[in-house]
Amino acid sequence: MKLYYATRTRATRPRWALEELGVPYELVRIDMAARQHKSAEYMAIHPLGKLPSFADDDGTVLIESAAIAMHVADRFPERGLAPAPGPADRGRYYQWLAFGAATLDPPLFKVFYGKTFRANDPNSPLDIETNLPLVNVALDVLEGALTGREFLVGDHLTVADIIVGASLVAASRIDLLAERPALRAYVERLMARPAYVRANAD
Ligand SMILES: N[C@@H](CCC(=O)N[C@@H](CS)C(=O)NCC(=O)O)C(=O)O
Repeated sequence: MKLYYATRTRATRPRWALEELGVPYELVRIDMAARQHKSAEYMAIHPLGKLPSFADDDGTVLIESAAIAMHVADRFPERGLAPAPGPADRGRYYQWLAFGAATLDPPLFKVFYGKTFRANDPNSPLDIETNLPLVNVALDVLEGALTGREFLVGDHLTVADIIVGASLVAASRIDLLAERPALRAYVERLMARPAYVRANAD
């Protein structure tokens, strides 16, 4: 399995899943500073020229960090990173994955970029005023869901925690968790996991 990767991007999400699974994989490092992600060679793999992308042993190519993480979890079902299809937990797993990718991430990353490295870029107006209320509503839903719970689904970590958790790490970096103690504790627990630390190493 090959993961096309650059540090401090969403490629750390499927890398985290692979590290939790403890299976062998190859990191193919893409130099974003050199615009390698926009090369014709890389865009033949990822048509949007983004990271991550993934090539499985059988040649299957995938894009989208959440899809790659879900796919590798399903390849090794005995490791328990995805609930078995059918019972309610699988439905809740889909729910939080969709919530992370569709409800939380789009407004969160507009706010994140607006407050961080694109803060002073006049060519990149990122509407914090419109997006922040959407982020706050999504964070309140998650604060409720994680109050009194260690993980989003069941009693151990799943890919839902990886996808939602990675976004919450970004939210914590722009100080959006100050008034949300359950989310702060959840992020601290996730960041202390050895697989998270390995996935976020350079
Ligand atoms: N929804 C996609 C987002 C991919 C994405 O936007 N990746 C960023 C890095 S975190 C990227 O490659 N940006 C470079 C660009 O858009 O040119 C995913 O989760 O994989």
